[in-house]
Amino acid sequence: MDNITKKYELAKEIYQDHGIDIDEAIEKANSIPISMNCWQGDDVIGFDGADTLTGGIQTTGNYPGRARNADELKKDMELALSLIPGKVKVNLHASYAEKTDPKKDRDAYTIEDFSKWVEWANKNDVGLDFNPTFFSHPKMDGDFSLASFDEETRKFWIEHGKRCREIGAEFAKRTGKPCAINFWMPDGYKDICVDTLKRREVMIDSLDQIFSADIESENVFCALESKLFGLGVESYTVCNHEFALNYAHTRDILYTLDAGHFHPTETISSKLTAIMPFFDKIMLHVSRGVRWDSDHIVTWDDELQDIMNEIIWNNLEERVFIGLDYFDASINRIAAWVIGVRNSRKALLNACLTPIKEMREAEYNGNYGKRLALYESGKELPFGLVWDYYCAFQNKPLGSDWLSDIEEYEAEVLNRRD
Ligand code: RNT
Ligand code: ZN
Repeated sequence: MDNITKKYELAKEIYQDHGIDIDEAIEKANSIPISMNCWQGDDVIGFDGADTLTGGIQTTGNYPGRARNADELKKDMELALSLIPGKVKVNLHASYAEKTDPKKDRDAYTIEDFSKWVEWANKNDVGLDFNPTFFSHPKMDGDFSLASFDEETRKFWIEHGKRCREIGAEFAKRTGKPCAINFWMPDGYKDICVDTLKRREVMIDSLDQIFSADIESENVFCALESKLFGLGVESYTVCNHEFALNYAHTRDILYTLDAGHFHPTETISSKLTAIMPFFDKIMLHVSRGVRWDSDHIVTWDDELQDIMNEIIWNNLEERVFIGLDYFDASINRIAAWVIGVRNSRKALLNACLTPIKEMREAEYNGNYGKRLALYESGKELPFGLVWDYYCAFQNKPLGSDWLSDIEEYEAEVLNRRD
């Protein structure tokens, strides 16, 4: 601990010279919730009947230890949570229902099918976010759900959307924490198609039925996520960026920007403040696109840092729901969680430690050379010392010391799963 305190004192002095109070930065970065996606733990399959993932997304890899039921997933997440500093929420999908009646389908889920999740969340002091699951289900009409031309199918998915709003409202009530409900559906075509407008009109009608239903909504924030394309849905996506942004804006819901859902040279960090003036709140799916995949584990790369910089530098932390969205079955799944969430927290803390006052002053004075010089020299500041101190005082492992806990759990628990 002596060593840590020494590092802290040194860092405090260095940052102070740049007008940065590291205690304030730590407090701020520590209190911003990051929503950890439960679906990393079981390869997005869920526990309500599916045995494969379908609907435009795919998990690759077959590392041993996939959680096969809710109890295993909870245990795995508990270990991950014990290794991650800062305020964390857990993001659930409807497909993680612990059904009270095995015959119940997604159009009939109630809070009772999630009451054990709520209990677990409260025990672990985490808030819950939620997602309707419009994929991996026999009622999908190919890749279509809410934009299906089959009325019975469409009705099923509309009812599912409404049920999820009801469940999210109960999450908020029973955890006492806000619940963001993200709507993403894969609807689209693999190849050249004709009725592109009609599909969108149908989607609008479905979404309107879901969002206009009179459902308790205190502390609940519904969001619509856009996507450029999916696997097997390469040519046309009903709910693309322009569609989702306009829909969300005109219906007064939130818009979700996923970092992997745009053309490869587009970044969500550059879109954030173009959207914020028109929205009270927004949701992010922090992810990492790599070639065709939009869901690699979040690393501490330039885009992650830029996203967090945009949030912090523009004081948007109260208006942005930060959710993570990635899934990788090729490495230990708990390590995947810990790496992604710790990286996100790191980037948040680093954003809080930027000599932004000086940079802003240079910018206002038109001194862009100074602005760039400060930006670059800011990278030399001893961030690692502050991160170590923060982790130590949160009683969390430093560096990659958390790996040993995971290795032990892997040997004792994960390797015993089929
Ligand atoms: C898919 C979307 C969506 C899902 C999760 C599981 O491309 O990003 O958010 O990844 O809901
Ligand atoms: Zn997403």
